[in-house]
Amino acid sequence: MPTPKLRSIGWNPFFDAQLTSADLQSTVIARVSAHHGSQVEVYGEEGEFRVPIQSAEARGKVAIGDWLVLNAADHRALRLLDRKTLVSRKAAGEEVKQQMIVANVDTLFLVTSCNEDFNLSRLERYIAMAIQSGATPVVVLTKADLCADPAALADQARQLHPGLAVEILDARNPDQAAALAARCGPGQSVALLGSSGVGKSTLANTLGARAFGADLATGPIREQDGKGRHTTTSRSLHLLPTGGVLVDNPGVREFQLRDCEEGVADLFEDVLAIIAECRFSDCRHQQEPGCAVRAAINAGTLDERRFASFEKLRAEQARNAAALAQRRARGRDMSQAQRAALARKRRGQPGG
Ligand SMILES: Nc1nc2c(ncn2[C@@H]2O[C@H](COP(=O)(O)OP(=O)(O)O)[C@@H](O)[C@H]2O)c(=O)[nH]1
Ligand SMILES: [Mg+2]
Ligand SMILES: [Zn+2]
Repeated sequence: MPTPKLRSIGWNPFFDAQLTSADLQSTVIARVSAHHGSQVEVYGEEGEFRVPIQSAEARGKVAIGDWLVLNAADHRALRLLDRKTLVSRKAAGEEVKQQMIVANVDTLFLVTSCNEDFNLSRLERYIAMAIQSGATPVVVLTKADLCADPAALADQARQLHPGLAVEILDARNPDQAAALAARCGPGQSVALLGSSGVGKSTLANTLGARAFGADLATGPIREQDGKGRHTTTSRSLHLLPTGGVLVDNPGVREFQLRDCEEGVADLFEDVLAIIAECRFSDCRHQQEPGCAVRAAINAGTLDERRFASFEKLRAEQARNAAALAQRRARGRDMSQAQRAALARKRRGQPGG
């Protein structure tokens, strides 16, 4: 039965609705906090413990932040609850494989520093991913103390999406980090996303995140390129003194969008509205007569950078979505062929 303790680590009515009457008698509920080889670490009513999940395939379906229904007697995993939100990206290298980053967070702090890491097109990529995930994006500009005019950067970030929240701070300063506390209250789940070295772990520490034992790792920033090294290797769930739950992710140096059509369309609603005004529906927005995009760029109402960013993200997501559809179709053909081979075998016929 969900208790106040479970509610304080993010349990809410969305999950209540998924429990059956049988669940209430013989099961316990726990939230996934880390992966450990053939086990997943979970946090539940009785504190933190590990749950063995034997098959790699089953483990691959579990994300940090997921809720599991476990058998009360032996803590065997019985069921994974439907997710409220899921942040995922295209796995590095692999053609279309999804890599889940975190599940069931309410707010995504998109962390970028006011120095060399600040890049509007990269932020757009993060915001599209956040919108697609279902979580609310908040841009957090760190290292404000190292920047002459952080407010100007914040203004640029605010223009990326109507209503986008942007905070500026020195991640080491608790008074400034307190601006984020309203989103870290009881039952709230938040995650930090951003490149290495931007101050995610520093911020987590300043917010008072307790990592169930160990301190969060922070490492030195590299002086030449302004980019930090990879210092955080495992994603995990932490408790906050404000009552919420925080996930500190490893630095995401670069990532590609996968299956992100809605995120891109929502973020670039303004660009799509301009495109709709082009005279030709298949306008490539280059030299065509009646091109509303070129007209808007010339008139200064559409930023050339923003349009290039839109084209890049839209093409990327379309490519990955198409590859995904193809792979699913191949998977279907394969299983049909396998079923046919199996049927032949049963009938004692030679395979073909
Ligand atoms: N001056 C300044 N340094 C910061 C700030 N935030 C982080 N740092 C430093 O930047 C380095 C990288 O921070 P870290 O939290 O490890 O980044 P992470 O890779 O995103 O987790 C550390 O040396 C921090 O002390 C900030 O707001 N101001
Ligand atoms: Mg870190
Ligand atoms: Zn056009």
